[in-house]
This record gives sequence, structure tokens and C-alpha cells, in this order.
Amino acid sequence: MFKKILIANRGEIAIRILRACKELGIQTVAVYSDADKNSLHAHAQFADEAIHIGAASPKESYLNADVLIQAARASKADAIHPGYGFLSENASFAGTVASAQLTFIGPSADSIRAMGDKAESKIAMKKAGVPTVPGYEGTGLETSAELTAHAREIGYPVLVKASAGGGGKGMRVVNNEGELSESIESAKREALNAFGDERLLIEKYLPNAHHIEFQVFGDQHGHLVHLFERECSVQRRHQKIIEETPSPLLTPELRKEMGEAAVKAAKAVHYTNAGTIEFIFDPTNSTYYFLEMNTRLQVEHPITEHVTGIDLVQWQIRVAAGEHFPYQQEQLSQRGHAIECRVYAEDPANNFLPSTGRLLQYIEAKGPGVRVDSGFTIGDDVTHFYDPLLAKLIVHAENRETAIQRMQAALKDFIVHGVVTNIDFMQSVLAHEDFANGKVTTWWVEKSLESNSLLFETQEQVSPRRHGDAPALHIIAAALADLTIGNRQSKIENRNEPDPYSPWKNPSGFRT
Ligand code: MV4
Repeated sequence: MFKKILIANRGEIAIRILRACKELGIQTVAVYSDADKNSLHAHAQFADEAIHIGAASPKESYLNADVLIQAARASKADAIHPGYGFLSENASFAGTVASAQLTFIGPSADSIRAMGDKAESKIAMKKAGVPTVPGYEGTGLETSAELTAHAREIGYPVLVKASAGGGGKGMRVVNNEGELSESIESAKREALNAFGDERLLIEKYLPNAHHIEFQVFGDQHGHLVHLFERECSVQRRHQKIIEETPSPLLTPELRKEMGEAAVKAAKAVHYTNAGTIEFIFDPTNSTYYFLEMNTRLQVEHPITEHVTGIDLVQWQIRVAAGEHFPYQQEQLSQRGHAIECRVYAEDPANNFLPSTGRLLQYIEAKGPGVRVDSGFTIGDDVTHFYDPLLAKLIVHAENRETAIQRMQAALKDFIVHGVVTNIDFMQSVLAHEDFANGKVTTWWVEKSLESNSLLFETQEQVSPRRHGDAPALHIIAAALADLTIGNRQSKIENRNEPDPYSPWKNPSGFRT
């Protein structure tokens, strides 16, 4: 087993990984940027060591492979956990880590590469017998005339996608032939800009799709299983808001079939460690298609942990160290229902713009069946440098109905002052009959916001405290926070006192 792991990430996921290391008796090294000097993840309460890696901008710190590897060497870490985002799906980073005689806690660079390209992975999946969306993927550099012919064959509406794409970039819905050439040109331009790669593929557009993904997990001895699905259809502009498992849409038969397809997909690229197979699911005819694979631990992994009882982060570490994953597919099952709500510092009433500022009051929900994964505490600043995710609120209960009720209560208990959050917005979604009926498709949030202000109307009914008493609460919160922040600050200052005898203090200037 590893003796020491460097966590190349920040915030809630760094803290989640630090906890898993602590439970396994592994020493930890946190890294932090200028903006994170006082952040929880670099605090002695969580990390054994903390190394400063550069300026606030991700490029100069959390995305700087060289400085991360130097930090791992200087601290004598055996392995690096990349978390999610940043360098987690960067094949060249995974390769560099391996060449530096360190273990990358994740899949091989080859697996990451094989799944990194939409067109290539789609071709590989077809070959492996995994259903993919009907469409055309050639070299990706077809002329407009060639693509027009293929689109006609597929039948409108079609979807033009950038091969190198992700997060909806370079994606265009095309309703008829008249719109095609312009969409191709603009998608190419966007793809070239974003990825330096203008290759496109074209496929049938599924307008009523649900996003259902399967967690897969493989060890280094060829054993690979799935840990069931997560339904992630409540999202806006490719940012997920609410995830749940089991999906209210799947029958046991479909679940089994899709799970087997997910295992097949992962095995085709000799996948090891934690990964996710994204499917698009059409409830009108119960068809499903492979969309892409995320070759990392995902933000929403906790709901899978609660329903399967498997600690995914611990097992990521254990299989990376060469251990066998001990459960056969038949031994794995789903117990109860789990939901995750992502608490963002953003303003739904103002086009969901990130809301920055100091957390004047911050009280997390707690109680039986309630878990909060967060990297923030009272007094922290929410800056524009990083994702505005404040916390992940996760509940687990006997069934979907009780899980929804538990989530609604927990959201009421979650108090944040100083920044605006999407808490009330999520209450509106949870209270909506479409959500109760499992009718939320991937476009549902945008459509509901567009068609009427229904979501915001519901909001006032669900959450009257949003109005009226807010200014007074802010003043009280600010006064209380000053006291608490004062206490907290002195704790952090103690922790940042340089220790002249520290064995990991190094002359290369990592730690200031
Ligand atoms: C689609 C689709 C409908 N039809 N493909 C979005 C990003 C990438 N993961 C693929 N995406 C989609 N592909 C076809 N043929 C709808 C989406 C899509 C989506 C997929 C998953 C999660 C959220 C989404 C939000 C909008 C569109």
C-alpha cells in the first residue's frame, strides 16, 4: 500500500480524498494556490502536509503538471490522486506521472486517450457491440456536401458534434437541411477555437433524452464490474444540478442490459479504476446509446457509494496499489435511494451568474441519512477563480419519495449568507410534479425557465424566508460571523506558522 499520496486538487474533492487516505492510514500531501492559502483542504485538520504550488489561476497551479510532480517528489509521495476536473482526464499527465515512478490513481494514459475522442471512442464502442446513436463518423473532415448527404440519410433533426468536444462545445442541433451548412461552419469554428481540432461527427438528434450514466470499476487483474446507474437529467447548460440513483425510469431488465453494455464498453479499453459510461436514454421507446466515457471519479460519486455501500475513493486507492476488487457483479446491489443536490454560489434570478463574496454565515444540514461534502466553512471567500460549487448535499433513504422529503428538509436546514445560492431553485425543482413523475429530460430546466416563470413562482411558496427578513438576517449573520471568523483565522495562522524542523520543508520554494 502507498505510504503517502499527493492530492492534486482542491475544495470538497480534495477533502473527500484526504479522508479516504486517513481511513487507510496513508500520509497525505495537499497542494494549494495563492487563492487557497486559507482553504480547508490545505488545513492541518485534513492534510498532513501542504505545499504551495503557485498563483490563483488554475494554469499556474492546479493545471501545472511540472510543479505538481515536483511537489510529489519533494514530499516523497508514492502516488497522485487527481480528483475530478483539472488534470484528471489529461492522458499526458497520467503518462508523465507514471514516468516519474509515481502511481496515477486512475486509469492508464491509454484508456484516457482511447475515450478522449468522441468519434474514435464511438467507433471503438460500435466494434465492441455497445449501442451508439445512429449517425455518421468518418474522418471527421468531410466536405459540407458529403455531410449533407449523410444528414439526409440519418434524417432530421440531426446533431452536429465536435469530435474533440465535451460539455456541449461545438454541438449544434440542426432541424432541416437549410440550417445544416451554417451549423457545420460555426461548429467547426467553435471546435477549432476550443480544442484546436475541427473534426465533426453527425448523428440522429434525440430530443427527449434522459442522461443515465453507469459507474464502472476495474482492478488491475482484469476484474471489472458496474455499480449501477445515476440519473443526471436535472442540469442546465451541461452543468448538473441534481443527481439520483436508482433512476426512476429503469426496469430491472433494462438496468441489467445497460450495466452489461457499460462493462463491455469499459473492458474494450482495458479500463482500470473508477469510470463512468454516459448513456442517452429515450423513454419513448426505452432505447439507450453510449455517449461518452468519463475517465475519472465524478462529482456525483457519493450517491453511488450510499446505495451500493462501496467506498469508491478508498477502492480507487486500493486497486491503484494493486489490490483485487473483491466483489463479483452478483454480489453488488442497490439499497434504498440517494439524491445529490449541488449547492452553487450562483444567482438563478440573474441568469445563474456566479455569486462571489465572503460566507458570512454557513451552516450545513445534518441528520440521519444526510451527508455534506464541502470545501468551505464560515468566513471563507468564494472567488471567481474556481467552480462556484459550495457543497454537495447528499441524502439516502428507503425509497425515492422519502429521499425527496429528506432532501427538502435538508435544503431548509442549509443556511448560507454572504453569497446567493441556488438552494431555493433546487427546492422548486424537487417540488415540481415533473420531477416527482420522473419526467425531467436534459432540456427540462431551460424549457421550464423559458416557457414561464413557474420555477420562480413555486420558489416563493416553498421558501418564503428568501424574502423580507433577509437583510436583517444578513446583519446578524455578519456580526456572528466576525466572531467566528476571528476564531477560525487564529487557527489557520497557527497552522501556517512555518515549522523550521519540518522534514518536508524544502529549499525549492514550494511552501511560502
Ligand atoms: C446528444 C443529445 C441528443 N441527441 N446526442 C451533451 C454533451 C455530450 N455529453 C452529449 N450531449 C448530448 N448528446 C444526441 N444524438 C443530447 C445531449 C445533451 C446532453 C447529454 C447528456 C447530459 C446533458 C445534456 C444536455 C443537453 C444535451
